[in-house]
Amino acid sequence: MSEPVTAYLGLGSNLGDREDNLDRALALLAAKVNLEAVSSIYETEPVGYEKQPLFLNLVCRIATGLSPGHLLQLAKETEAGLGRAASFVNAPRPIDIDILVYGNRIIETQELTVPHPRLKERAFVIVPLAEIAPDLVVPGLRQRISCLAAGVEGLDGVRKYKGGFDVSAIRGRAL
Ligand code: PH2
Ligand code: MG
Ligand code: MG
Repeated sequence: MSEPVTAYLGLGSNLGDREDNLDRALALLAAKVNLEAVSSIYETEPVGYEKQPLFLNLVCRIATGLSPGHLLQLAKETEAGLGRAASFVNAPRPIDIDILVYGNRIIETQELTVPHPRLKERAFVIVPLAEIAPDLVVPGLRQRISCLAAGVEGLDGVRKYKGGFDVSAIRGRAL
């Protein structure tokens, strides 16, 4: 492990007990990385494949010495631990964990594209991200997140569902 890097993850759930899925995913992540901040939960309309249930989405900030590849592995393991099976693109899922940003790195490998390629147009990512990182300038994008948030206002039927998680409680449970 090397110097900790600040990264942002996007979590989404639209199957089963969505809130519990987010909560359990955060606890599993917090056992392996330093969970620093979690946005409110937003209820959002499905983007892409539309005939599926509404999502709950949130964004969190972590600090980790894990490489991007190992962080992706952790995300996949956590998804599998919550019962996500391989399916079609944009299919309903108990949990999806995407690496949105990894420090100032721009990564384009077969497995991983970071920053997330559709981050900018996705209100279900930008709105929660603006809550915990308004001043962040994502590598490759020129505007601050708060600015991008103004541009996606009203898209994806994003509405606040519930106030933020108690980060210290989640970390406590992860031990
Ligand atoms: N994730 C997708 C596709 N569409 N729509 C919403 N509202 N929230 C998501 O997390 C989401 C989506 C692919 O991962
Ligand atoms: Mg996704
Ligand atoms: Mg994903």
